[in-house]
Parts: sequence; C-alpha cells; structure tokens
Amino acid sequence: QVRESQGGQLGGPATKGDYQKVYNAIAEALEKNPEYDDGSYGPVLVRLAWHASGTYDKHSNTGGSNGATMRFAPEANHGANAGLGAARDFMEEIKKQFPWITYADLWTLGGVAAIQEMGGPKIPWRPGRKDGTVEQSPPEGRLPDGDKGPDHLRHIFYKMGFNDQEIVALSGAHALGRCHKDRSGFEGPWTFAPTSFTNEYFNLLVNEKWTQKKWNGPPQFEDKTTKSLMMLMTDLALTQDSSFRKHVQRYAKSEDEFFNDFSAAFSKLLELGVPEENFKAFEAQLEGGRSFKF
Ligand code: ZEM
Repeated sequence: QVRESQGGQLGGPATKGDYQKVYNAIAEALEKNPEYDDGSYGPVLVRLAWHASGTYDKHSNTGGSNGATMRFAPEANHGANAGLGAARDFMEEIKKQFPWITYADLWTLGGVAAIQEMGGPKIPWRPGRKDGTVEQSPPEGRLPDGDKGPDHLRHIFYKMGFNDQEIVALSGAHALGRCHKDRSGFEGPWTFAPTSFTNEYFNLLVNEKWTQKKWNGPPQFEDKTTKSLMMLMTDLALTQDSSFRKHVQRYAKSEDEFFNDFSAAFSKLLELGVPEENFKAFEAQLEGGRSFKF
C-alpha cells in the first residue's frame, strides 16, 4: 500500500522529480483522443482546476482546492460542474499511475500542465493539498454564472479574495476551450485557436463587434464578422466597466503583461484555502523554498 504523498520507487517522501513525472504523464496524455473536442483535454483540465479551487470563501475559510471534494456526488452534481466528469476521468488514469499523489494536488497540477503545454506562462505550483471528506463539500452557488454583469463578477471573485485586475487576468483563460450545449447550455469557442493559450480573448473583446445571438438558448453574443465565436455576458462585462476595461486594453496590447498577471493570479487561485502548514512539509524540496516550476 502506497501512502499518500509518499512518491518514488522506495516509498520515501515525494520529490520534485516525482511531481515532474506526474506532470509529464498529464502532458503526454492531453491529445490522446483526437475525437475529444478540439483534440485536447487541456481546456477542460483548466476548468477542473478552476472549479475545484474557485469555491473558496474567505469569510468562512471554506471551499477551495484542498479536499478535492468534487469527487463526491453533491459537488460533482452542482450545475456549474456539468461536463467536468470528462476531466475527472482523464485524471483517474493518471492517479492509477501515481497513486501516492492526492487528487487535490493532481487536479491543480493538471491545470498547470495544461496551461504550460498549450503555450501559456509558467505557473508556480506547490504540493501539499490533502483529500477531504464529503462533509467538507462547499455549498452550491459559489462559482460565477455566465449570464450576469460586473456586480456579480465582483461578488463572486471578491469572496475568493481577488481584485478587479485579477478578475480580468483570470478571465483570459477563455482563450481556451468552448461552451457545450449539453454542459452549460451555451455554445461555441471564444477564439479560433481554443487549444492555444494566448491573449487573443482580449484582442477579440477589444477589436470585434459583438451582437446578441438570436437563438432559443441562454443569452450569449457572437462576433459580427464570422458569427462563429462567442462571448458570455460576463465576458462583455469586462469591457463595459472602466475598472475592468483598462486591464482588458492592457492585456490586448501586451501578451507579456497578461502572462505575468495570469500566472500570479492562477497560482494564487490554486492555493486558496490551503493551510500554509500543508506546504511547509514540502518546503525543503521547493526551489528557493518557494515553489516548483516545471
Ligand atoms: Zn470559464 N466557463 N467562466 N473560466 N472556462 C466555461 C468554460 C471554460 C465562466 C463560465 O460561465 C464558463 C473562468 C471564469 C469564468 C474556463 C476557464 C475559466 C463555460 C462553458 C462557461 C459557461 C462550459 C461548458 O459548456 O463546457 C464565467 C461566468 C466566468 C467568470 C469570470 C476562469 C477564472 C477560468 C480559469 C482561470 C475554461 C478553460 C473553459 C473551457 C472548458 C472546455 O471544456 O473547453
């Protein structure tokens, strides 16, 4: 029996090399099924890492990535998590190869690997999350809805401890992936290259004209030029509020600034609610005592 967080052949404490092996296994499997979506599990793995972490509430210090409570039915069945079974099944295959890693570390590491392998910035990541029990599951309703405005975004993200700049930076993840009719009810990708991590989301927000799509689905917007891309109401909210808009414009101009700010905000997201002492146990192995960069 391999104890959790006891990596390596001899069952000693997991080292950076052990986590690198997990990272590599995730990276190698991202395109294992050409039939899946746009040919990569990358986007849905990023969404799993985000939804596992974004349930954090700073007022009660509950929720967040520690615990990996989306393994249990209540949270797995939250409306916001529809479709994430595809990502959890992907991760189950990796867990079989590395039974010593916790789901909570694995799912967050999956988000890091996916972003980096799709051309995004390096994301500092630390191991130390523990798997919890169903009693630790967060209540439904802590993740954002796509059909709302700036006040809703602030309400949801301030609760996690983010500011306006971080909200905009994190939203840039919508360069990746797509909406699925049978998951969220929305339909279509945000960009023409949904498996490449770029600042294209911000370019499109600034440079395209967006009009409301005429259909019997939930309210969403389409680009005037090709009508093949989409934006949610919450995406367009970032261009309608001056405190958000200045960052949208900045990230459209400078992919470097977007990458730097996204890396910091996503790394913070993945650690919300994880007690610092969990990370301490691994500190001796961390580069410069701070974090791993794969
Ligand atoms: Zn998303 N997101 N998201 N997001 N998201 C979807 C898909 C993806 C919102 C939202 O309602 C939706 C962040 C923020 C917000 C990703 C990453 C991140 C979908 C489509 C919806 C409806 C789901 C489906 O049908 O499959 C809202 C309202 C947000 C508020 C700002 C943040 C923050 C993210 C990461 C940092 C990703 C990668 C996807 C694509 C998933 C896929 O399967 O392709």
